[in-house]
Amino acid sequence: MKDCLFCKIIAGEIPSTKVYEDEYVYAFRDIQPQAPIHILVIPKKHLASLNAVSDASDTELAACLRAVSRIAAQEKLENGYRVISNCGPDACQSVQHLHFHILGGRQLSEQMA
Ligand code: DGP
Repeated sequence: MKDCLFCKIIAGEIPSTKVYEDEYVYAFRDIQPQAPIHILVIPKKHLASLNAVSDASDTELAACLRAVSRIAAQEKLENGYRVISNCGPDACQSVQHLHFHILGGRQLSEQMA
C-alpha cells in the first residue's frame, strides 16, 4: 500500500530495528517503547486492522501468532509478556496496518485499558 508507514518499513524505505522476519511477517522495535521490550509484529500483506483479516489467508494470520511466540523466546520473555492489537479509533489505533504489540521485560500493570 503506497501511503502506508508500515508498508514502507517492510520495503526498507523507512529504517527500523528488525527483530524477526519470515515469508509472511516482519517484526521491529517500537519507536516509542512503553516497556523495556516493545516490539511490533506485522503481516507483510497490507491489512488495515483486525477488521480486515478476512482478506488474509489462515497461513498469513497464523504466521503472525507463531512469530509472536518465536520473538518472545528470542527476547527471553520467559517470565511473560502481553500482546495487544489496537483496532479502530476507540482503541487509539494510529497506524492503519494490522500490528500486534509485544510488551514485556518488566511486571506489567493489571490494567489493560
Ligand atoms: P497503534 O497506536 O496501536 O496504532 O501503534 C502504532 C505504534 O507504531 C506506536 O506504538 C508507535 C509505532 N510507530 C509509529 N511510527 C513508527 C515508526 O516510524 N517506526 C517504528 N519503529 N515505530 C513506529
